Amino acid sequence: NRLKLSFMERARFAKNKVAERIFQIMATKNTTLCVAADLTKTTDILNLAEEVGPHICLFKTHIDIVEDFHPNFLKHLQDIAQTHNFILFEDKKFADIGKTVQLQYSESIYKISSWASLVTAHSLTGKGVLDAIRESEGLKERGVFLLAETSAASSLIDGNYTQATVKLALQYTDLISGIVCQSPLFVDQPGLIQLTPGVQLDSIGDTLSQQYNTPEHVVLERGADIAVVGRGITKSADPALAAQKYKELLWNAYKKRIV
Ligand code: 6AU
Repeated sequence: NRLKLSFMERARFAKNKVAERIFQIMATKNTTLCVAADLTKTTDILNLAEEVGPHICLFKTHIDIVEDFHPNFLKHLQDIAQTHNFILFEDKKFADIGKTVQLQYSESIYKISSWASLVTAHSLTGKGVLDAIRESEGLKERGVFLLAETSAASSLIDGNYTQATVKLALQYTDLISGIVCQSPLFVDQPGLIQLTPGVQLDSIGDTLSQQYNTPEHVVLERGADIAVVGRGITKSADPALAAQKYKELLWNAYKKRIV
């Protein structure tokens, strides 16, 4: 049961290289926090990365919301990631046929495959998406988080879709780092990581169907390994302090879970 094992113990079960690295980072930095850097200006994103860097394992971007994108920006972001030992994660949510996904992953001004060790993908169009990511040019070590459930209220995803997504993930364990979901779907797979968004302390949701749970709740009741926190940190007056607080709450919940 993965919920009872430490990240150090789980590292050796990981078949995906990036997942193995994530386990090691979590275990050495004592953090399971992924910050969602949903900001539109490059300087704001870089400042956030510097501020929260010591407290996170993953830095999640939506590169296509950036207004003043420039390839130099990625160089700076990579330097910060290296300094603070966190992984760059582009939340692209690929959902097209394989050939189109391949172009979206490796081409355009963003060249995602050249800098993002991690990306998200929907399972909607099936295995072609994963074949496309696996076969593209880019970083040698890459990982995918597959979306099996969402944090959105009234999502169209049902139990069958969720189960079929987990099944697909298990056929691509060399490529899949983990699954994005809201419940403990794969407790018998210690090598896979559960990533759970929709985490905030001061709010239960927004006006656009986002739903929030607390750090303790997602770790202890819903099986989250890594929690994604966006506005809970980015809208805070002191993002570094907020990140530290989320990190500690998440880590304490994890310690409580594995005893
Ligand atoms: O904490 P928030 O609400 O400010 O930001 C949540 C972040 C956003 C969403 O794109 C993302 O988490 N997200 C995701 C993924 C894959 O990360 C899945 C999901 O079900 N819900 C969700 O909010 O960047």
